[in-house]
Amino acid sequence: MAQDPRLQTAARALARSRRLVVFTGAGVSKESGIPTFREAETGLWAQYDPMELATREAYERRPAFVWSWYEHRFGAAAAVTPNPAHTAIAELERLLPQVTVVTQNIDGLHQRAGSSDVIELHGSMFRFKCLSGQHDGFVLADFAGQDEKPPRCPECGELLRPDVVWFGEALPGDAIDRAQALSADCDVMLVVGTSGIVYPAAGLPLLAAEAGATVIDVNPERDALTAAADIFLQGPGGEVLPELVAAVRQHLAG
Ligand code: BV8
Repeated sequence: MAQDPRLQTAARALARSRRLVVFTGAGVSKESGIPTFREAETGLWAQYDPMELATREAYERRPAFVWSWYEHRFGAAAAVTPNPAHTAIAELERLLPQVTVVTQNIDGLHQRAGSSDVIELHGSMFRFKCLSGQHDGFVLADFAGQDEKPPRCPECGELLRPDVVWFGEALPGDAIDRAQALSADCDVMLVVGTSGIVYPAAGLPLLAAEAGATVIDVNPERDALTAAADIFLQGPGGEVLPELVAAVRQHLAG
């Protein structure tokens, strides 16, 4: 891949970028050991479709069951570490004048890898809020003593829920507004590990392309955004991104 002319073209565009947005999906965490949304999970959860579980209706109907799905995912995310894809993305922040990560993921791995400007479009599995919507900002430690699952809001006794965006729910206004503004203004967008199916997030690379940005898509297989990209680098992020960042460093060194 390193000698691939497409990788060199992508590296040149990145080296010249003044306002870079890195847009990521579940695929960027795959090599950390977190299954993507589209892949069938293993074990107990293999029979369930995340689309069916990540909804308010599912939670209201079966709170303990959906809570245990999130507990399973918390455990998985807490047990893993950022992979070379996350690390390479964090490295870009040290090489280039302006880098913002816009992620669909809720696992916090970009921040753990060192990225300092991360927009979490779909929330975070490590933050909790009250099902009433009145109280938020809770963390797991706030209800460690509670045996009841799901735990209850310390403020009003209503069920707590993960502070994530479920299907059918609006994204946090400040997050999507800033992400859309940055996507319309960036000169390069690096897209990593997304099937490009979930909206409004998947509209961001289209916004960048329409605004004239160079869009680079990194994925082991073609995805719904590949056609809109200027450059498609086929391969896993954990392999492609370290090579891409090494080539960016070479271009910057002149
Ligand atoms: C909204 C948080 C409106 C939760 C997630 C009917 C009713 C309502 C809405 C809709 C509807 N029909 C359609 C919609 C819109 C809907 C939507 O887009 N649905 C899709 C399925 C068609 N969107 C919504 O509902 C959004 N809200 O529209 O609200 C509204 C407006 C105003 C007021 C009220 C309402 C909310 C969407 C957010 C849902 N929450 N996550 C949780 O995680 O538990 S989305 C979920 O999917 C994850 O965040 C995940 O990241 C995301 C997208 O998936 P990807 O990240 O792309 O992951 P995926 O598995 O799909 O793909 C992985 C890719 O990686 C693959 O391409 C693979 O090839 C690649 N890969 C594999 N290995 C690697 C790799 N890449 C690199 N390296 C590797 N090693």
